[in-house]
Amino acid sequence: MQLEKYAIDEHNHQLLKNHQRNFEHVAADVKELDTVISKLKAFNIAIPSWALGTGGTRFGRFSGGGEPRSLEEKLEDVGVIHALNRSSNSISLHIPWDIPDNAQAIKALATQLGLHFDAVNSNTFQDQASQKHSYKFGSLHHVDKEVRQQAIQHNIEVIKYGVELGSKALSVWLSDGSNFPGQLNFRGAFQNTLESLQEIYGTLPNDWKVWVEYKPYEPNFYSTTIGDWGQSYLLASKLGPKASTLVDLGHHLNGTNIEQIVSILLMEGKLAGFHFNDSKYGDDDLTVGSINPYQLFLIFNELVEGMDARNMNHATDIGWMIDASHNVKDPIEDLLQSVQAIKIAYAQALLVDKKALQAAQLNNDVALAQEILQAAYRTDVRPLIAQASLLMGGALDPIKAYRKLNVRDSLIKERGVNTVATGL
Ligand SMILES: [Mn+2]
Repeated sequence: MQLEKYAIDEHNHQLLKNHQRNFEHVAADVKELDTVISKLKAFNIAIPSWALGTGGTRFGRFSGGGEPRSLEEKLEDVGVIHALNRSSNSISLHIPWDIPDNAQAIKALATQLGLHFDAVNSNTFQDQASQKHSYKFGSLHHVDKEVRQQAIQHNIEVIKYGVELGSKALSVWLSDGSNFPGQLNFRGAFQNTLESLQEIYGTLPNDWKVWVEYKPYEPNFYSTTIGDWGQSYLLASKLGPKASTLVDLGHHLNGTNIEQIVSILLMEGKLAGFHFNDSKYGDDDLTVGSINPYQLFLIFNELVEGMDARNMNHATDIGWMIDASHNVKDPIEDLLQSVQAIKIAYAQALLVDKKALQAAQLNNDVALAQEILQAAYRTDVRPLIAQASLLMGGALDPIKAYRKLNVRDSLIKERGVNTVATGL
């Protein structure tokens, strides 16, 4: 299904008066308003193909109605999200869950919906029915060369699918690790991983990148071979300039200062991008901004400052992507909320008075530094985001519009109540 623009416009019309009042109120205090709005207009966050259905847990999965049954329908769902928020113009595919049967046709559909293909993700954390060797004891780090070769070939195949669709990056997350002390030789596992990645790296097209994701634990509970940003950074450094570190917000131990990690990776030119989600305990994959929006703001504060220091384009020089799972919400609503939370944090970071902050830092004026940061954080920037969306032809309030236009009901009518999307 595709949303008609006139329906969105009609809905906007009902909200317009209130919006204008709110917008003028916040805009009055924004320096360089035009720059802020144009940056918000340009900012997009990729939607992962596995997040359009209901996520499962170890214990159960409760499907919603009208879930996409095919890659085409997943694209259509991203098209709906993008039509509403004008900030989700790409999809990140997961292979083998979403192998395109006909790359040209899929690409044409994406273009028609105003979408393109973000990073492609490989999967060597599950066994597929057709594969010869099991990944029970790991993939790229495996002690058996034949298992490593199989995993390497899979990644090369994923790059091939990505090339057909116009992707420019391979995203690698490995569950490789050990469950018990003594199970693994850490150096051997790391060395095998490096050599496997080097082989994959060697097949990357010139304009491609490889993003190395880390995670401290789960599914393995004693060690993970790429367990933290240091290990990922070390691999990325040894691999070369096309390799960098991908930060998934849920892949840290409690209390980790993620904004500091981000700042240093960015300084070294090794920050690939993000998998956004939120968490309270572990890799909870909750809606972005639902638990700790202040941390998200602090991350964006480092990003904006660090990217400006390197003259980077905020919208395109880093990979922005959601990696979340929705167990009890409508996935499209959840994704709209996540994109909105990211844009709020980004807009607030744009409002930080950087000159004043720098002066406060140089004077060791700790209280003033906090005041400056929190003045930006406590600004209600939603009308700025709504204004950017409006100017791009999107909805002033994407979730309200989604509900008003009865999108889920239409999807259920079209696809049925008992559909199950491929994915986690
Ligand atoms: Mn991730």
